[in-house]
Amino acid sequence: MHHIDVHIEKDVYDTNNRIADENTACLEEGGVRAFDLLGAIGSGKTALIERLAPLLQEQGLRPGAVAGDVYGDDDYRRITALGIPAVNVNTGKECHLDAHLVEDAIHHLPIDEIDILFIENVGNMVCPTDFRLGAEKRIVVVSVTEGDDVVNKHPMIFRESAIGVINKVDLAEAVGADIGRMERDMHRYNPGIKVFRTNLKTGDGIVPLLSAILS
Ligand SMILES: Nc1nc2c(ncn2[C@@H]2O[C@H](COP(=O)(O)OP(=O)(O)OP(=O)(O)O)[C@@H](O)[C@H]2O)c(=O)[nH]1
Ligand SMILES: [Mg+2]
Ligand SMILES: [Zn+2]
Repeated sequence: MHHIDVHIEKDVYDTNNRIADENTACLEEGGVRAFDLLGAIGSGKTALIERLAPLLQEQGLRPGAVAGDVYGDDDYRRITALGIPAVNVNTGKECHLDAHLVEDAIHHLPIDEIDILFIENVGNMVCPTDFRLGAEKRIVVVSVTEGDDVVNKHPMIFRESAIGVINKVDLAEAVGADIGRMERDMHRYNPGIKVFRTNLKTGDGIVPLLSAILS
């Protein structure tokens, strides 16, 4: 019976990939560049949107966001407080966004008022990796408080991401985290990944990170 499960799983991913490709086409047609924000719970994904939005606006670019959470509208409220368009997506029992949820979200957004779209996934370092959403790049955010072995434990998400952010560097000493180890682990899993260290409380490190996102 085992092979049947494998086929069902493949079908789920094939369908998801097809919709992700449609999302890519739809975003391109609308002149929107989209970026996935993935990473651990509480690592700083929403804080990153809060920091990037005003910088983008200074450059004449109009940000927008999809706020993915299991439940509630905490992130959605923080994002709309920035005065930018956003859609709240609650996944309920699911622990990741999929391309269909993002397709719905895109249809609820004023696409012609957005240049840069951030798609914040549910805080989870495992299954979001398997569900492409149609964005141009994946950005994975971890923080030192997850432990400096957090990268080593999650190879796939780093292999699939173009940019790795190590956040909360201000807390590294307090929690005894070796940031160098985290950075080395990211490069070991993905030699091409661009790694940035940030303190999103103060905004330290955000400017080079934004350049890499837009490059
Ligand atoms: N000290 C410190 N705190 C930070 C930093 N970045 C974010 N925080 C705090 O960490 C907490 C979580 O940040 P969020 O931006 O909500 O994290 P998230 O990844 O969006 O969380 P979920 O969406 O729940 O997975 C908040 O209380 C932030 O104020 C940082 O660089 N240093
Ligand atoms: Mg968040
Ligand atoms: Zn999941």
